[in-house]
Amino acid sequence: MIHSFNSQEKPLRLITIPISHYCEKARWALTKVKLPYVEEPHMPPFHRLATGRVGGKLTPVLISETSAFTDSTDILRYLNEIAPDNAKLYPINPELRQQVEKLEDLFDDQLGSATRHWGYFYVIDDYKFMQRRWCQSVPFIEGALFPVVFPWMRSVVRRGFNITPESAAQAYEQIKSIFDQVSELLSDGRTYLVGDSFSAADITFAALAAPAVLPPEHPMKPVSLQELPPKMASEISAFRETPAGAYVLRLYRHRHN
Ligand SMILES: N[C@@H](CCC(=O)N[C@@H](CS)C(=O)NCC(=O)O)C(=O)O
Repeated sequence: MIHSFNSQEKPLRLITIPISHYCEKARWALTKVKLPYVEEPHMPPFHRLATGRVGGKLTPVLISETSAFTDSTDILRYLNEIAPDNAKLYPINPELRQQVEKLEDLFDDQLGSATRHWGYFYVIDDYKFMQRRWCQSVPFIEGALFPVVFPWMRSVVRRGFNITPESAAQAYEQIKSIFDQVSELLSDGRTYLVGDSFSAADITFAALAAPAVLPPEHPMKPVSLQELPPKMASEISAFRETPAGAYVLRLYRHRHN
C-alpha cells in the first residue's frame, strides 16, 4: 500500500522498548525522513500489550493511520515510500539499492543479535544497571513493577538467547567479523557504506553496532565505560578504535542533524 506524503494526518506512532537497538534503527530513520511521530516506550514484558494489539510481538512497531509495521526493515521501507524526495533512505539506482538492502539484512540478521547477546552477557545480572537501562522513559507504573518482573525477565532473556560464556564469546567474534567487513568497505576512503549518500545501510549499521561502541550522542542516556565490567569496557574501547567503530562514532555525531 502506497501512501502519499500528505495522507498522514495524525503523527505516526512508534512502539518501543527504548533501549532496543532495533528501535533505535527505526527512530533514527524517522528523524532522517523528518516525519512527525510519537514514541510509545515500554519496559519488557509490557511492550507485548501494545504490540499484541496490532498483531505484533517484538518492538519496534510503527503504526500509521491504516497499517502497522512489525519489523524494523518493513518500517524503513514504508518510511522511504512516504518520505520527501530529499530524505529517502534507499537509493533510486536499483543496483545501489540492492547493495543497501543486502547490508541491511546482514546487519539485522547477524550484528543486531550479536551485540545484544554480547551486551546482555556482561550486564544481565547487574540489577541496578538493568533497572536504569530498561526503565528509561517508560510509563511510571511499568518502571515501578521492575522489581516484580525483572527476576522472571532475566531468566527469559538468559534462556531465550542461551546466554553462556561460550555463546557470548561467539557473539563477540561475530561482531568483530562484521566490523572487519565494514572496515574493509571503508578502506577505499568512501564517505558512506553505499554510493555517495547516507542510507538505510548506514542507519542500520550504526544503530545495531551502538551497544558495542556506546556513542555519546545516542538518544538513550550515555553509559560511561567506568560503570561497566572492565573486560566489556576494554572490548568497547577496542571496537571504537577500528575504522568501523570510528565510523559509528562519526555517524552518531551527526545523528541529530
Ligand atoms: N527483526 C526484528 C527484531 C526486533 C527485536 O529483536 N526486538 C527485540 C528488542 S531488541 C524485542 O522486541 N524483544 C522483546 C521480546 O522478545 O518480546 C526487527 O528488525 O524489527
